Amino acid sequence: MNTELTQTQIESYRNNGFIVIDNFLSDEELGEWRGAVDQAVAARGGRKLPWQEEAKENTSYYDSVFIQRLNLWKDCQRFRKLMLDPRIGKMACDLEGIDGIRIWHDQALIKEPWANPTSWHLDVPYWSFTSAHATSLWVALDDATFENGCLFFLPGTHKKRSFKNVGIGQNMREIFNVHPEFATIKSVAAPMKAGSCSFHNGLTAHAAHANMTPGWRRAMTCGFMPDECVFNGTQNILKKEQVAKLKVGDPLEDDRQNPLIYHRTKEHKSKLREFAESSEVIEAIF
Ligand SMILES: O=C(O)CCC(=O)C(=O)O
Ligand SMILES: [Fe+2]
Repeated sequence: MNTELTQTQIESYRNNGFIVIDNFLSDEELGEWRGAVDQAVAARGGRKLPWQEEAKENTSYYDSVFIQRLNLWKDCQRFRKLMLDPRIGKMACDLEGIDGIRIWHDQALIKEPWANPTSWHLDVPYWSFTSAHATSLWVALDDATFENGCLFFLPGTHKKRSFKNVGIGQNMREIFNVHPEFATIKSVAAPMKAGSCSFHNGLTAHAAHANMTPGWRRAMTCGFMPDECVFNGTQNILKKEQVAKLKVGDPLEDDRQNPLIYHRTKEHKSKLREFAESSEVIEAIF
């Protein structure tokens, strides 16, 4: 795994709000990521989250944007070993200039043949904490091309530090109703070879093309939350019962929900080892 970042890459990320890293995974590692994600997604069936019921029908516009399966680290031990890798956490910390990082949620985002585009949006406004230093990893498991739905970014939009949720609706232009100042920014496409990856700041506007091919565009992604973030009142992927136990301002520090995968000073390896050895579904304590 190519986890070394140069100062130039870090500066580019901080300036633009995203960075593409070619050849992140070796061919062998890519094989393991593909195998683990395919296995985890197949085992999940129609459930988006480990604790959810099977979805009944897939007829909405959003269901045709991608197959979305979240928090595979919780119920697939094979995939957990890949996702809870401190080297990935260190990359996120180095890019954001922070001391520690937790998983908010991972998600497989699989554009099926002829899938709808992913409209422009920001990630953090969906999430249950508010931070300008969250970041998302996006690993291409297939070549991501203009034809099958590569990512696009609006460089510099993270500097606006907007926490308004524009959603992922059917209209590409929706974001510009909320942020008219983004509408004149030239977008940057991020086609990637399978095994390459990108990181984008959680407040960088991003989108993806439709899949105009009969093939699949598989991506494995993870949203990371800086350590020491607090609950902001948004449910997002939390269970109702979890939300009921939280007050706005409470720390989000339960490793069974948000594992600390890297910290410059805090001891964190014992928890990761405990999870790696367990073949159980990891359930939050709170
Ligand atoms: O893969 C896509 O189509 C969208 C990805 C995305 O929104 C994300 O990784 O935050
Ligand atoms: Fe996103």
